[in-house]
Order: sequence, then C-alpha cells, then structure tokens
Amino acid sequence: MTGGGPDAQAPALRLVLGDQLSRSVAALRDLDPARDVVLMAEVQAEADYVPHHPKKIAFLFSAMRHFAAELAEEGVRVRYVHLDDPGNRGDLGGEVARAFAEEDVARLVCTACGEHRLDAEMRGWASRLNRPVEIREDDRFLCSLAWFFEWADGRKMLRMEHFYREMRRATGLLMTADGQPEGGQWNFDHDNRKPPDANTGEGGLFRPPQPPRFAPDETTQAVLALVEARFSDRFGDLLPFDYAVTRADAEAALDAFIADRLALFGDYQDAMTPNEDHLYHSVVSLYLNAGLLDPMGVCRAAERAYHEGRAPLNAVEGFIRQILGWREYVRGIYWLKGPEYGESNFFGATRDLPWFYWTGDTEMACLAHAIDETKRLAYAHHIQRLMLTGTFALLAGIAPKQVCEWYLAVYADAYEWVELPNTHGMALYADGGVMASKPYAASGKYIDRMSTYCKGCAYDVKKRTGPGACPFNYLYWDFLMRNEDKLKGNPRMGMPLRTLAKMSAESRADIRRDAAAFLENLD
Ligand code: FAD
Ligand code: DLZ
Ligand code: SF4
Repeated sequence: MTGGGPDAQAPALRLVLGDQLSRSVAALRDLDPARDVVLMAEVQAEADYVPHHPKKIAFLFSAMRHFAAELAEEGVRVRYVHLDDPGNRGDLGGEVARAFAEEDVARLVCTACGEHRLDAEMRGWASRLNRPVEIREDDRFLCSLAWFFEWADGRKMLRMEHFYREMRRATGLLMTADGQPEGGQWNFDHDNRKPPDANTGEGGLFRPPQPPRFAPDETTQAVLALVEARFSDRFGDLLPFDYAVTRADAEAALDAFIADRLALFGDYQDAMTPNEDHLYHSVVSLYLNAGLLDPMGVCRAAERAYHEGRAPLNAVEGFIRQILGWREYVRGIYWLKGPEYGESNFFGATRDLPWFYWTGDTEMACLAHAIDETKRLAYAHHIQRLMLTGTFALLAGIAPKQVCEWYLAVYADAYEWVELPNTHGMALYADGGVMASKPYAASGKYIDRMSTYCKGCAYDVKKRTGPGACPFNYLYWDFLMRNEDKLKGNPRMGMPLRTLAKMSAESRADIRRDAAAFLENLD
C-alpha cells in the first residue's frame, strides 16, 4: 500500500481493467459487496494509445459490460462508466479521481496492469490523488514474477525451453507419476511441421472444423453501434462480430477447440494456406489475455483430452507448451527487462512501416492474406505473425517501434506484456538475442514449404533475382549481406553465411540491386 491511511476494513474502490475480467482477479479477492464499489471505465485514452482494431475495442467493451453485469447480479455495486457518458474524464486516472469525489470510499485497490505505460501512471496515483493505493500482483499467471526473476538470475541465456521444463516440473502438467515427461520427451516439435494437405482443405474435399461463432446479444449490439460511431476510421473490420464476450461462451469456444481441432493442432501448427484463417489453432488468446479463460484451466482441459485418448501427445504437448512455456516466458521477459527493453535496435533498422500493412494492398500473396485476415478478424495465427509480417519487417529493416505499434494495434489479444517480446525480440531480433538464439530470417523457400501461397502469387518463389523474383528471396540475402558483421559471431548463422561467402560478386550485386529497387518502391 502506498499513500498511508485507512485499514483493510475501510470501504474500497476496486478497479478492474479491461483485461482483468476474472472473478478471481487480485483486486476483487476480499471484496465486500456491502461496503465496496467496483470501478470499470471505458476511456478514450486506452482506446487511443495505439489505433486499436475496432473488433478489439468492441470485444473488450462488450466483455467488460458483461462482466460488470455478472458482478451486479452477485449483489456487487459496480460503477460502470460508458465511453459516451457525459462527464467521462477520458482516462483511467481521471475516472478514479472522479469516483473518489462521488463515492463513499477511502482507498483504492487495483491489480497490476500489463503495460509499463499504464503501470507508471498507476504508481503515481497515490500521490496525485492523495489517497491510499494498493497495487496487487496479477497472480492469474502460472509463474509468479518473483519465481521468474529467480529462474533468470545469473543465467547467461534465458531460453524458453529450459524455463518450460521447470514449469512442467513445478505444475506436474504432462508429467508421469515418477517425475518424467509424458512420452519420455519434453518436446515433440519435430512431429509438428506438416505442410498443408487434405486435412487443411487442400483439394477442396474437406474443410477443417471452424471455431464457434457467437451471435451478438443486445449488449454487444449497443457496443457495436458505439464503436462504429467512434472508431470506424481505423484499420480493421468491425463486422461480422462473433467472438465470445462472456466466460461461459469463451469456455464453449475452448471446448469446441478441444473436441474438434486439438488432435491436429500439432501436425499443422506451422502450416499456412490462403483458404483457411485458423486451421487447427485454438483462437483462445484473446480470452486468456482478457481474463475470460484461465491458463491452468486451458492446460488441464488439453491434458485431459490426452489422457482420455482424444488427442495425441504431439498435439497436446505442443499446445500446452505455448501456454505454460511461451506465454509465461514472454511475460517474465517483459517485466524482467523493464521499459528499456523496447528501446534496443540491434540491426539499426529505420525504414518506415510500409503502408500496405494498413491496407493489405500488395502483390505478395502471403502478406496480402495475412494482412487481410488481420483486418477481417483482428487475428492471425502464430506462423503468419512470425514468418510473414514479422520476417518481412525484419528483412526489410523496418523500425522496430513502428512494427511493434502495428502488432499492438491490430490483434485482439495484444497487450504490451505479450506483444513486445514476441515482436521486438522473437520476430525482429531487435533485442540482439535476449529471446531468440538467432534471427527468424528466412527466404521464400520456407514460405513455399509450409504454405500454398506461392502457387497463387504474382512472384516466382523459385527465382532469387531478376524480373518477378520473390521479394523474400533477394531481401533475405540482402539482409545477410547488410548484417554480416553482426551475425558472424552467431554459430547458428554459420550455414547461411557460408553459402553467402561462396556467392559470386555478380550474384551479390544482383541481390543488392533488386533489394534496393524493391525497398525504394515499397509504397
Ligand atoms: P494457438 O496457436 O492455438 O496457441 C495456444 C495459446 O498459446 C495462445 O492462445 C496463446 O495464449 C499462447 N501462445 C502461443 N504462442 C505464444 C507466444 N509466442 N507468446 C505468448 N503466448 C503464446 N500473442 C498474444 O497473445 N498477444 C500478442 O499480442 C501477440 N503478439 C505476437 C506478435 C508476434 C510478432 C508473434 C510472432 C507472436 C505474437 N503472439 C501474441 C503469440 C501468438 O502468435 C498468439 O498467441 C497466437 O497466434 C494466438 O492465436 P491462438 O489463440 O489461435 O493460438
Ligand atoms: C485495450 C483497452 C481498451 C481499448 N480500452 C480500455 C478501457 O476503456 N478501459 C480499460 O480499463 N481498459 C481498456 N483496455 C485495456 C487496457 O489498455 C489494459 O488494461 C492495459 O493496456 C494494460 O494491459
Ligand atoms: Fe510470398 Fe514470395 Fe511465395 Fe509470393 S512467391 S507468396 S511473395 S513467398
């Protein structure tokens, strides 16, 4: 508690943010409905700090309104501020101050938020408001920050795989009674690299099962009208809107994933096709990150499917690793590295984000689909984010801050704690290797192997240079040439750099020429 003052029995204002929609969230834990007031506020500042996708805003506002209604049904007094309420002060600090002026409360109880930007602001509230402010740790994660910092302490390399094994041991997830990993291996990734085939809809005889769709109720319709009126000038389609906005529906979405798609999640985890948006991915990140699902519940549901013979180990281990491993790990990195983390720029990349990231208007079929899908759904799956929009930005030398802002704005699951390490660290290697052991740089060959995009593309993936050559090809080699000095100390870059060293001066010149011409005309 900062600010001194009343004891734990005094009436409290309890703040719940848009991504804290869990009844078990720390700020609500000792809530006394007879005494306390819960504050939830739709505010312009949170909608504007990046130009969030209209679907993301609609999802959050509707989920917030439904959560507030559930609390009210329990008999809790909720002070819910709508975006268009007269008197709305426009930011969270202003709404907390207004609540103190108008409610009979003596202290503020909150749960730590997920971004340094707001965290710094919240830590200033006690002195600004001259009221006691208690900021509790967000313990809806499987690994506490203290535990993560202890794990990281003294380690030269903070590799996810090492962290993940510790997490498997600590939680017992997919562990045998004698403390061994289920199936005798920690990781089944080598089984999880199938390209698209009949199971992903190639040949047109079969369509992978689709995630369930939830028809907007009256509350959601009111939010959709508000978002249409206020945010329709932004990148992203508001309609159709069919995401879950309650815990019950988010659980139904999870159940449908476990029943229909989990079994093939592993096999097609890295596959991409222009004909399908989700393939066998779960589409639960927006629910997890907003608090409508809890990570242990999701992992246990997948583990049960394995033990009951409904999904194979390669799928279940792969899925659990994303949540127990990657999700917890990136959160730890974000808080461990602090606000300076996003300031690094290992490759000194300065180019502006191409305009087509906001339109999808490009002849590169792979990027056109990933961006169009993002525009329609505020969603793209991991390999699209990493190996298409991410790799392109890496190869083209786009300024990391601009790329990070784009990712933070356009995805319904994006908050800085999870977006920044994934974009700045994993996709762009702007952190110089804190997260990844090498940059995820790849040529068109990778995209051709893992997708069917190239078949319908104006460019030729087999051509490295010359008219019609795939831009990923010459940009890849140009990236290696431009950054050879920075990469040569990395043993994992040895093979491509040796290939580069064998390249004739003429081939190098062709690559440079095509890359320069392409980059000059990016917009
Ligand atoms: P699935 O493929 O079904 O995976 C299951 C769950 O695992 C996800 O719902 C998610 O909660 C978790 N998960 C998987 N990979 C990661 C990861 N790398 N980091 C954290 N959690 C992970 N994820 C976000 O939640 N928010 C973001 O803002 C975000 N930005 C990203 C930016 C880039 C450049 C990249 C490469 C990845 C980003 N990710 C982000 C991670 C991942 O792409 C998404 O979590 C995933 O695509 C969400 O879709 P899904 O629910 O269908 O995931
Ligand atoms: C993302 C978002 C948006 C668009 N709007 C609100 C809002 O009006 N009120 C609110 O409490 N939270 C909102 N959020 C989520 C916050 O931005 C999020 O809590 C912080 O970024 C920390 O993760
Ligand atoms: Fe993408 Fe190149 Fe394939 Fe076209 S040819 S889809 S640009 S990888």
